[in-house]
Amino acid sequence: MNKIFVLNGPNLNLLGIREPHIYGHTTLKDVENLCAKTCKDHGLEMDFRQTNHEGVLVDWFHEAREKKIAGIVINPAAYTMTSVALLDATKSISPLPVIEIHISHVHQREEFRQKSWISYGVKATLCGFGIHGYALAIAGLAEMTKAKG
Ligand code: CA2
Repeated sequence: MNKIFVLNGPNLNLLGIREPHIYGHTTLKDVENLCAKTCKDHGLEMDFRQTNHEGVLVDWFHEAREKKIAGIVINPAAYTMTSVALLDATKSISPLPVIEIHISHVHQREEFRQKSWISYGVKATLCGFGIHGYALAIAGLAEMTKAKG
C-alpha cells in the first residue's frame, strides 16, 4: 500500500486565521496542498485529515492499521503534551512508521510544550520548520517505506 495519512489535531483548522505571529499566514488548506504535491513527487497517495477530538485520532490510527496504510505523519497539536492514548495508539500499530511534526520550534516556547508523550512511540520528530516541516516529514517517511520495500 502506497498511501499515507497526514493527521492534524485540535485547533489546526484555525491555521492562518489566528496567531499568525507563531504559526504563519498559511491555512490548513495550503498545508494540504503542499502535502499533496510532496506525496505526488514521492509516488505516494495521501489522506489528509483534521479533528478536534482525541478519540477520533486514535480511531484513525486503528484505521491505518486495518487498511495497511504505509505510514502516518501527525501534528498532534495540544494532544502532544497530554495524550497517553495517542502514545498507546502509535504502539498498537507498530511497526507502522509514525512521524511527529510541529510547525513551531516547541523547544523555544513554554516549558509545558516540551514534553511529548507521543514521541516515545514515533520514528522521528520535526519542529521549527514552519509548514515546510510537513514536506520534510513526508520525504522522510517516503525514504523509510522505500527502505522497507
Ligand atoms: O507547532 C505546532 O505545530 C504545535 O503542534 C501547534 C499546537 C501547539 O499546542 C503545540 O505546542 C505546537 C497548537 C495548534 C493550534 O493551532 C492554532 C493555529 C492557529 C491559531 C490558533 C491555534
